[in-house]
Amino acid sequence: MKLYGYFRSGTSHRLRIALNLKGLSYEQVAIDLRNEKHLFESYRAINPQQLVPALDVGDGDILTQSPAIIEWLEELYPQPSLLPTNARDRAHVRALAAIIGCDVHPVNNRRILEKLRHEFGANEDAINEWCGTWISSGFDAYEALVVARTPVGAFSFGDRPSLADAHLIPQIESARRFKVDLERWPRLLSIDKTCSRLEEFRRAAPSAQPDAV
Ligand SMILES: N[C@@H](CCC(=O)N[C@@H](CS)C(=O)NCC(=O)O)C(=O)O
Repeated sequence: MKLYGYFRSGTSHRLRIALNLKGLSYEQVAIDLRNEKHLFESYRAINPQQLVPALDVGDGDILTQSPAIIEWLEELYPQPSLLPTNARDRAHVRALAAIIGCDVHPVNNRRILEKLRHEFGANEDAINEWCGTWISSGFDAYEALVVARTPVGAFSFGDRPSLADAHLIPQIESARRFKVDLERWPRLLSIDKTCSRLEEFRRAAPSAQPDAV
């Protein structure tokens, strides 16, 4: 498999975590967002949406949208599972992932921030304020749900890493970049600490990628 991604992209990061947790190997092709390589025609041919990640599954077919790719991985490689066995628990885990994937990450995406900077005159303080607002409201809900459903535990749900952790950890990384004070969410910090000790998460970290500079 060939993963088109970018070291600092949260959605590429979440997909690397999922691939690593599944024990799958993959080649990486760096699409440098800083140089807008994703907006080149050559990349449009890979993903018409011109976003990373995209996954070439090996037979020429290319999958896009990280949640869809991770669900595909889960179906094709069910073990180790990134979802609980019970349907209601699976809904809870998917809801945690959706807080990040649907409600936090999209409004802090590069293209949104570029528009705020260049068309609405936002400076870097304003950008941090913008991102901090949406990250904080998502993290408040995420922390409340984790504490309610897994009162004691090292991960977002239950006692092993799930789809939710694969979404959460990159968002924490991004929150640090936007100077969000994470002390407000002790449970999320503790999940981050647990995950940072796992090889699968360490290998997925932005700083561990070949294109990290
Ligand atoms: N919903 C998509 C979002 C993908 C996405 O927004 N990727 C970002 C990087 S994290 C990107 O390519 N941004 C380019 C831009 O905003 O210009 C997914 O989960 O795959």
